Amino acid sequence: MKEKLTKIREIYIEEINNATSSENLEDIRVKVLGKKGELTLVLRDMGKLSKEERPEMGKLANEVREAIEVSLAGQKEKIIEIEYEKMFENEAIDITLPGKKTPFGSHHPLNIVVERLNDIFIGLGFTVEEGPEIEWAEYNFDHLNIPKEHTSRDLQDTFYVNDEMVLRTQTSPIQVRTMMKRKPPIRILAPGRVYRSDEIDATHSPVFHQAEGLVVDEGITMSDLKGTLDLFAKEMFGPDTKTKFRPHQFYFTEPSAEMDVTCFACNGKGCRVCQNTGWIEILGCGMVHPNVLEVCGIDPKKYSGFAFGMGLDRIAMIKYGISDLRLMFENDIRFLKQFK
Ligand code: 2NM
Repeated sequence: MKEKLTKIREIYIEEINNATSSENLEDIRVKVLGKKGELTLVLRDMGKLSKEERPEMGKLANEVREAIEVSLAGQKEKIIEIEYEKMFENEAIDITLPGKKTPFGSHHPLNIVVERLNDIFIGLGFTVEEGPEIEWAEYNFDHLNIPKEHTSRDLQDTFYVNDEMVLRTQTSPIQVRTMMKRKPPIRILAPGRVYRSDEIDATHSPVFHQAEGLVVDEGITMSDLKGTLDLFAKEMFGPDTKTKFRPHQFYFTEPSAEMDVTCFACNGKGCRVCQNTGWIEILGCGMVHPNVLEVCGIDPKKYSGFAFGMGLDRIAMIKYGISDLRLMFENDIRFLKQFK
């Protein structure tokens, strides 16, 4: 039995020292110390020994078990270290590699124009107002002093939702709503999407964008209108921009005018952008008609106001040299990427 025990010690310690993985080591442990392990079986036979032999063999058996347990623990530590190293090697990340770039989007030219416009008028003390795109025909036409028989009300020009409601053809109903619920002083800008039953071509679309402005207070005159819009033009198109007002006709304003600005591309000398006139038509404007003030609950004897409206798609096209309106709605990434 003595030889058997020393043999077990010799063989297993060597085997343990050669083990290279945790599984390998566990297999060896089971083989020697497990329920049916070689050492366990020898210990089980101790009962068969004589009383004299038993203490000596018992001592030796304990020594062998201890020696095997110590080498198992020692080898286990070594293996863990080796396995960690292998894992670190396999999972190593090269932090010097260049990262994956996220492509940035860009702003739609129309939104650039709206943002700029909002900034300019907020700077002048205006607030930016919104309203529904499906609107009462009454607010879209009647309250704006547009005659009952006017052609703009025709089914051919306006999208009717039913007898009483339309897709708004301008953002002025926002101004009507504001005047009806608020007392002067009023200073608002109303940008938004509007609808007219137009055929699509390079300069027309049934969906387009407008911004209208409105100022109502005591003592507002045409010079307030001209001063405000001249300042707006210089902010929007550059400090050297000059403005010119030509008489015009709108139902909701009297007197009415259209404003031209000197061409920002040629400074008024004449070029392709301004079709050699030196001027670019930008907006319509005028003093709010007393009928409009009255129907919106504002006393025209006490208050006066000016209003203006402009097409934002057209301004974006002029500003960025876009030749076809359809490009604005097609969402072609190659087109959109150009506007940073
Ligand atoms: C324009 C031109 C001139 C306008 C008038 C009003 C309101 F509601 F106050 F009467 N809002 N917007 C107006 C005036 C709009 O667009 C070319």
